Amino acid sequence: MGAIISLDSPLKLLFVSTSVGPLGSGLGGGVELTLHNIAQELMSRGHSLQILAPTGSSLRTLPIIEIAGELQTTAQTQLRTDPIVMPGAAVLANMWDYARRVVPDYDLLVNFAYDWLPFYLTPFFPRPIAHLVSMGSLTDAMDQIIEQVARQFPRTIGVHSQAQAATFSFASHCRCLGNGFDLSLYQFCGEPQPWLGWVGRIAPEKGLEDAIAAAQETGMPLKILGAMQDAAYWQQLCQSYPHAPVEYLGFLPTTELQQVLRQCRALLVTPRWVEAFGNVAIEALACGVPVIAYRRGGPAEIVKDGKTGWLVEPDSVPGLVAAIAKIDQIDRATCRQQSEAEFSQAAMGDRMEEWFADILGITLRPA
Ligand code: HBI
Repeated sequence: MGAIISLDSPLKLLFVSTSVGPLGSGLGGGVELTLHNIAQELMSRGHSLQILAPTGSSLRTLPIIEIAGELQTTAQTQLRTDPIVMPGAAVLANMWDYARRVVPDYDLLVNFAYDWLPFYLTPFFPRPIAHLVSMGSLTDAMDQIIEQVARQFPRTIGVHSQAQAATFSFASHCRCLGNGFDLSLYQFCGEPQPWLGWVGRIAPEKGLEDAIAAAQETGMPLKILGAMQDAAYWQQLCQSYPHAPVEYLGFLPTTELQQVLRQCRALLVTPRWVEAFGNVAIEALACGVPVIAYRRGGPAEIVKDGKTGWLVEPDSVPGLVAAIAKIDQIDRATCRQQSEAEFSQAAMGDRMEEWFADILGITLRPA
């Protein structure tokens, strides 16, 4: 292991971003907010940090080095047995070639991409790479390469929830990090409007059709927010539910998003897949908005059933409707309190520093 250095001396960190869209576009899904919050918190603690990300990326004042190239195909659209796909002039390859050239200037790299290449390259790099895996098991090729790194470089695989880890055969080698949010950006709302919210990439794995069906059944309007990832899927929903009381408000940055989200009676979280975490559930709780979620994946570890929302049998629209009918039983202040207790940016910053110290074999700053 490297020299023993105390965490008193700030770390020099290189973040390598997701490869499916520029940071700030929403196409990177939860990873964009995760990367931003971790970067902001670690910089506030004195660590120095650079971020490699696709051209067109911008995230407030964060130090981004934009790298050109073709975006990667999103992993969740692939079949389990699909081979690894690398477009020509891939931004992923260009980001990691840049990383190779500058790596001597850094103590640690952090990979945010759910892609084969960074895992394959790990043994070739002269510095440790912490991999923050942002989704559950999707393809055999990714499972194999992540497992290979998990075994060869123990403690370097980070995940967001136990449910996400459990989708991998190497769950015991995964470090559960949860997530963290700048809660000062989310304003508590005690007097909601009579409408429901749904937030996420507009894509089949998010199960938006169930939220629309529940809105139609209850007659309660549904505000839909998120990046339009799959327009054909959205068109299909509009044709299937022509009279549902829904409104699509597009992808809004955090401060605008929470302006809408905070007024909702409840957020509906309807994942078809094992959602790794469920950032949007925390964002809702931070505004005092109860969460009605399928008992599946990360959100099921976040919502305290009957306290900060309701957990519903997966894929059950009647279950959503029944939960909506009893949403007034949830105290909105309790929702905000849970976000502060478990999901603050500072708590996540502690978990990230502990993770890095573990990988680097260094001592944590004295308590
Ligand atoms: N697909 N190939 C690939 N690479 C990623 O980094 C990636 C992805 N799909 C979705 C995604 N990242 C993020 O939206 C989620 O991890 C949150």
